[in-house]
Amino acid sequence: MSGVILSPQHPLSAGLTSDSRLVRAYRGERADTTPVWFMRQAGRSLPEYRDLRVGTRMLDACLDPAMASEITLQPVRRHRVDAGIFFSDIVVPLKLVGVDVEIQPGRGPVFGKGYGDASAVAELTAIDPARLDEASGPITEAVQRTIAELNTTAVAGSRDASDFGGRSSTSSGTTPLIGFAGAPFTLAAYLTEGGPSKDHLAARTLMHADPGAWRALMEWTAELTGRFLRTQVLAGASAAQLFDSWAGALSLADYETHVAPASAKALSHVHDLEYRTTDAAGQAQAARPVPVVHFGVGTGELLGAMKEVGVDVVGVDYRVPLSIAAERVGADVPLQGNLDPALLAAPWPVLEAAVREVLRQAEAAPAHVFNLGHGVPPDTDPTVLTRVVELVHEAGAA
Ligand code: 1CP
Repeated sequence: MSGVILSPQHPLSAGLTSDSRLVRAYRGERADTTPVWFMRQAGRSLPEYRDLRVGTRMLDACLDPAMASEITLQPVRRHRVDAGIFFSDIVVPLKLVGVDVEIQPGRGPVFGKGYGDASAVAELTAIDPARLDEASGPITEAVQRTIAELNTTAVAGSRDASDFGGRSSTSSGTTPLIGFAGAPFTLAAYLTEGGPSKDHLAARTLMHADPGAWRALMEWTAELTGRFLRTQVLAGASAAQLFDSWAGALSLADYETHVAPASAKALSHVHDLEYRTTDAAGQAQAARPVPVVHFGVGTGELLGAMKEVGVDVVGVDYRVPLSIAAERVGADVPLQGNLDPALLAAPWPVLEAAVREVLRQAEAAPAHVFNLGHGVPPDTDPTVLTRVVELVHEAGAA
């Protein structure tokens, strides 16, 4: 596929993030130390987040560029993580094209109705996914504001040689922003049910009861969520993560037949995006693809297939040790993960040993980005997260 080269101002093209720890690890290179970020690092574990969110509903916060940007930056400032993850939600593109959805506190996304049969799917898919491109102004603006902050001294400039026990981190570059989207299956798990569910039964039924309606739902969702991801990368995100959080509910056969093609289709919206840096002499370097990560929960049996949909990096949940994951996805694939979030509430010596064990298991992969096996629990003590970042940077140093 002939690529679309990102603008020279994009943080990857401008050389600001192309040699950051995160982007290097996603390319399969080991940098001065192991990069670290946490899924759900923005959010309720941070008092500054809770303060800012008072009186604002979740989706309104996501669509307020100043607020979304500030919330994205909070954990970067506080924890000195190696990436920001854009503060948004997987249902934001649905909201932007006019689907009746809200996020209920303590529950998650809830729809005005369930889209679990052919007529409801037909109603939904009558919306043109291309409408997202006209409606995504708040997303583009929030990403642009965020990277403008990350590129200036406020965050990136604080990373001087006194960080990380005096080890120079000047090679780590500017902190990159990760864009994300929900994979078609995980979005369909909410859409078919009309809200959160435990076993995602409505989605698993529809794919077999009415494969035509299922395919229509998945193809529509792929178009929409793929555009959401592309918007974030074009606006300045340096990597993209596809969350198929609930794919672990599927057998391998169902995943490969009824889900993987739609995930590949969603990712086709970012696969053509490439960046080109220039060397000191001003010579343009070879074009490189924007790195793409794929993550799901309970997906141990699917890891190989999740790699196969066409991604650079596989995110692993806490159930499968990274050394086993490396065997399943191939020895040349960088891995991200996978500390059990439950350990964040354990006594420090227990947590420290678990962090070191994750780093040890990750030696089986060409490169590693430290993360949790799923999101930060809301009642986590944020000072523990900061301490984990320091430990990873110190213990992961070459
Ligand atoms: O009131 C609040 O604070 C709402 C809680 C909350 C937050 C902070 C929700 C509702 N979404 C978010 C932000 C969010 N959602 C991010 C932000 C960036 C970060 O990680 O710091 C991201 C990446 C997501 C993505 C998301 N939303 C996923 C995939 C990741 C995952 O955790 O598996 C999923 C499944 C959702 C749906 C969703 N949104 C919110 C909740 C509570 C849920 C899960 C509900 C359920 O269990 O089904």
